[in-house]
Amino acid sequence: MTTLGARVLGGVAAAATAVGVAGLTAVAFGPEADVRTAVGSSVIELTPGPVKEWAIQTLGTANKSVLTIAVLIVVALLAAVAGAAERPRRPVGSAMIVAAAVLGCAAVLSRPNSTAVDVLPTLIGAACGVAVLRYLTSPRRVEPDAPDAGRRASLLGLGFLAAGTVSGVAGVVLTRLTTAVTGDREAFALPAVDEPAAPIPPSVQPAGVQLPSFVTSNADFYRIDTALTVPQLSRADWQLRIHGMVDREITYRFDDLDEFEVVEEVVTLTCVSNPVGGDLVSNAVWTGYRVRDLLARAGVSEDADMVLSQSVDGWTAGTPIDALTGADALLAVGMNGEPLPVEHGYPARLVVPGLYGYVSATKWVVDLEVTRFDRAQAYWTRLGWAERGPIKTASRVDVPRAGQDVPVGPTVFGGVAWAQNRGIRTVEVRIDDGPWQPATLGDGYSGQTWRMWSFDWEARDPGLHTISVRATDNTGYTQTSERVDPVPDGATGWHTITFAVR
Ligand SMILES: Nc1nc2c(c(=O)[nH]1)N[C@H]1C(S)=C(S)[C@@H](COP(=O)(O)O)O[C@H]1N2
Ligand SMILES: [Mo]
Repeated sequence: MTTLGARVLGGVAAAATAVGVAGLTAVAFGPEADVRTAVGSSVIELTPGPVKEWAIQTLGTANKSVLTIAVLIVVALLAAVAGAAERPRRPVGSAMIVAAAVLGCAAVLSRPNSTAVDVLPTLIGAACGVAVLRYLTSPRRVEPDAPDAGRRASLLGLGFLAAGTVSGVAGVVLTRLTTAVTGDREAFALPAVDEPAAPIPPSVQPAGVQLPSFVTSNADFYRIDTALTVPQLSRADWQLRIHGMVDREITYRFDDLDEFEVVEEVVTLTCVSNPVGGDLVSNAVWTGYRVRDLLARAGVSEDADMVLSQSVDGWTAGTPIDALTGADALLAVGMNGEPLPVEHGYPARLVVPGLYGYVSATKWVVDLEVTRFDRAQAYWTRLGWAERGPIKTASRVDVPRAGQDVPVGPTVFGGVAWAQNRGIRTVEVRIDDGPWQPATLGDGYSGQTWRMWSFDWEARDPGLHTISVRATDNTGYTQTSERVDPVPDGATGWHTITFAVR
């Protein structure tokens, strides 16, 4: 009879071996065969919409690391239970590993580009896991009479645990090395721009206050997507298929794009999940091709009112066709003068001014299905988000930060406001319960971009104060005070910051 401690260690070591061997073997099969990614992605998919929403809002870009750690902890706990339950004649723990493997295979098979052979690494890993568990918990292993038997068993368990972990890490590293498109991206020279964006005057940026840069650097640009591992799609492997309600189906290869005019546009992207005052909004100079030109060759049916765009990893967005046949929707290949960063959609993504990302900004885009809103549903729409996602007029205070100390005397506050496609007309600021006062606007660049504002203020009364902001767009609409959550079509309400004068 083995001790409980030895069995628990055996369970965890067996799980590490199973996952490690599966991960390492998957390198030979390609990214679709990685059961870890498949399970993580399935967890993301099966997580109820409101929980996903909560994770995006509270954890932001860190939500995937948190998920990974959570999954690891759950697996370790289950493995401990499996080990504790394992008996030579009653292999409950082994059965748990087999059950986990079945779920893992199902997860692998549910991935968009997987095939039947992709379950092999999972099966091989599970077989190794069961073997290790049987071995470590067999009574012959631990002879209770031998004085150092317990110690030998623990060392053996720790050895398998370490070997499994090392294999797992090696699998991750090797997968990165063998699939990364970093080199492909570095070798890509952006096409020469036929229609450049108007120069951005320095006057877009208010003086005297530290605000976000009008153009967000690629490193600082917010990132939101459901991809647990960033899809690695080379230009050679990239294709864009246009089909559905079209006169003729077309598949473009990356080189085919050379036939189209290259345009540059400055567009502010915004996430529908952005809470009031949140930072899921960024602005970049995009280089690419007009979606309109790409669609024209296929000949779009008059009856179509939506394009369902799909990424290589199966995510979808439903965009009103009018937004894509307008002049400014882009198939972007460049971001701030560089190829798209891999996490922002390399080699090609959609950028559609005026619409939240979830209905328009498909990264790693490979498929455009011309269809109708009453025939097709996109990823987030299926989860209860609005079918249409025009960006709401919004504004944010960046200075002061919440809780910041403001010294008595003259000071400059500031922030940003956006109402893509309409443009910002005025921004007003209110201190405490005072009157709304106009802020000073940085120069407007275009309706598709955010606008910076600043506000000169004399700090006199020490103590706590608040600053609120509201914007009016060029249609004359002023932001409502009514606080609404991001679900289902974007947050509303004024952003208010509490600060202290000292
Ligand atoms: N393939 C793919 N594209 C996607 C998403 C996604 O989950 N998968 N998320 C969308 C959402 S919700 C937003 S807000 C934008 C964010 O783009 P960014 O990460 O480049 O800022 O990408 C969109 N494109
Ligand atoms: Mo989003």
